[in-house]
Amino acid sequence: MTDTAAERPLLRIHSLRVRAVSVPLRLPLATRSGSVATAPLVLLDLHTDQGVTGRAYLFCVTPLALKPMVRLLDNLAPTLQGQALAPLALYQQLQRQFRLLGTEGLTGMAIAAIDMAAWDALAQAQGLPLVRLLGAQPRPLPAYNSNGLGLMGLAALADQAPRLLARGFTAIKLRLGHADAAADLAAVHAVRQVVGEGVHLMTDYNQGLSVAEAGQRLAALAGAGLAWVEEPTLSADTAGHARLRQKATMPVQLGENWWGPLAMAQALAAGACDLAMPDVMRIGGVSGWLQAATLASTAGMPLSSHLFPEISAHLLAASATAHWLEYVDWAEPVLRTPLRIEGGMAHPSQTPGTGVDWDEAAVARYAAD
Ligand code: SMN
Ligand code: MG
Repeated sequence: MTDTAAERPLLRIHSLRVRAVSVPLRLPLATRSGSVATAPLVLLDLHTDQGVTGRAYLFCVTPLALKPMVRLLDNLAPTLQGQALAPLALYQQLQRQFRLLGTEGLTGMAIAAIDMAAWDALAQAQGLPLVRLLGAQPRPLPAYNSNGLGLMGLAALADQAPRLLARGFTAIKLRLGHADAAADLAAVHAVRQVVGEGVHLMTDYNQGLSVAEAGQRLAALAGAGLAWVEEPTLSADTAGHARLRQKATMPVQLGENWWGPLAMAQALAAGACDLAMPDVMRIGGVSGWLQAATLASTAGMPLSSHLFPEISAHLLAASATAHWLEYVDWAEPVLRTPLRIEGGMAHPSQTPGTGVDWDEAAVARYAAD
């Protein structure tokens, strides 16, 4: 049988199936800017007219956003029906479609969901894992265990930290922003004491400090051997971050709140950070990530991922300046196949697509409607 590109049918979008689930976190997480006890996820199935189904999930942060997110995607479906499965073209079309309203927040998340599911479907149709469709070679990525280590007491930190090193992890992330700098330093020491000097220790303020307060805290943390300090102040305050970075003795990490590649370009132009960690959902799905990876590459900036470890493994493997993959297990209870972690490394799935597929019994169990 011949199989030329001309004879292969063009896939078209047939319909969307959108569902909400609320998945309890195995290790609930308190941050300086709010707590997460359950993962409110929207699951998208993008059905094509050829039987291939692309899948993606969104992390809505708060359950309050679940129903509006489902509704927005459902409302979009009629405008997508019959469209060619061409992810970059779809991405551009959706950007135009929402120009008057804007593409941050729920609209940006909707675009990213469709984009990720469309790339998944295209990779499946080509019989390739996403990393290969992108022209890259599958490879293991250094991963840090970002589960747990929220704002909590010293005894709880000392108890949790060593358990996060199972499966060969050599890197973990501690959330900071306790009552004062001394309490932050005590948390760092409590973790360091139980994990040893050899473990990479990332830290995260979740945008919770003023620039002045952040300046003092970062000074107090000098010499603590931190791998990075994340979002010490408001992510959008690129000038503030640039000032902090000039005095900081550890790398400043930013990116999870960049809504689209332009926000990243502006942060880089302002000299706001040493390291970049876009979130595949907020940066614009796979299509947005590819632009972000180019920005990082031209700036020579190490690029890490934020949440969404399953698809991010494919994307980091295709990124020239790949640094750390953020591993969280938050979506795992509803996934058929968890991301493979071995020796502290994340392994991109080897089946066609992104490897994201639902455990339907679990989806029914955690349904949130
Ligand atoms: C984080 C992300 C999402 C929810 C809570 C905390 C954190 C991280 O900023 O980078 O993992
Ligand atoms: Mg963070």
